[in-house]
Amino acid sequence: MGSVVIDAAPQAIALDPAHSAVVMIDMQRDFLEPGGFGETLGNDVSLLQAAVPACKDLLKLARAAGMLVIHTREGHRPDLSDAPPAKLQRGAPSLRIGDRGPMGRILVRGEPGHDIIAELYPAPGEPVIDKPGKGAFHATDLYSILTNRRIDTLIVCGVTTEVCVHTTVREGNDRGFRCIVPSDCCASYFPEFHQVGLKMISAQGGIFGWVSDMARISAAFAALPEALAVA
Ligand code: C5J
Repeated sequence: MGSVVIDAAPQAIALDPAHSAVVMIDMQRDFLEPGGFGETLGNDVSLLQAAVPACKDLLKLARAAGMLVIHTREGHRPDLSDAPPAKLQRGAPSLRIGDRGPMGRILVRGEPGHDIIAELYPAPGEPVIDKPGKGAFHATDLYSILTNRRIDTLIVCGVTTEVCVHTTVREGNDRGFRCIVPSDCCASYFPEFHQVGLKMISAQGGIFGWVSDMARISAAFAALPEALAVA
């Protein structure tokens, strides 16, 4: 398809859709819906809904452009053998990881709460990475999947901005990927952390990556002859 030039901070970045991937982080019921992991930690989960419309647009654009789309889910084996005691025992949540809640066992693979929300459900064939940690590269085969496909640029989005999105961007950056974060495709339970998290990515000449938004990404793709404007 050729090069798409996306306006971003700290400067515009050109990507080739054939060598780029969308990495949609943890858009799971456990984080976005009442009764899941996010709410057990005392958060207002409705705040994360802010990212859903732009994520839908991004999925539509990426699929139309033939880009690789990867989804991640944070969660653990039913026997919790991959969950560090330091994570299981952390804080004073209303329910702990593995406890039974209204959407099944909290943050456990295969439970209803662990699944991706209906609006952003993976299309057939799109890889879904089950990760035990915050970063999508830790203890997963994400790096192999990306390098086998010769991917060099990631559009990283999802929730939450300063936790799993940030950790994944940092991991990806250290592994040599160019990471672009669309601001409106991410959200946090803490709006101020969202804002500062984005600034941290693009500061110092793009120390971790680039920050853009769906309007600018859509405009960049629409500028191509193959025009892929998001409706
Ligand atoms: C958190 C995540 N916040 N997906 N996970 O625990 O950001």
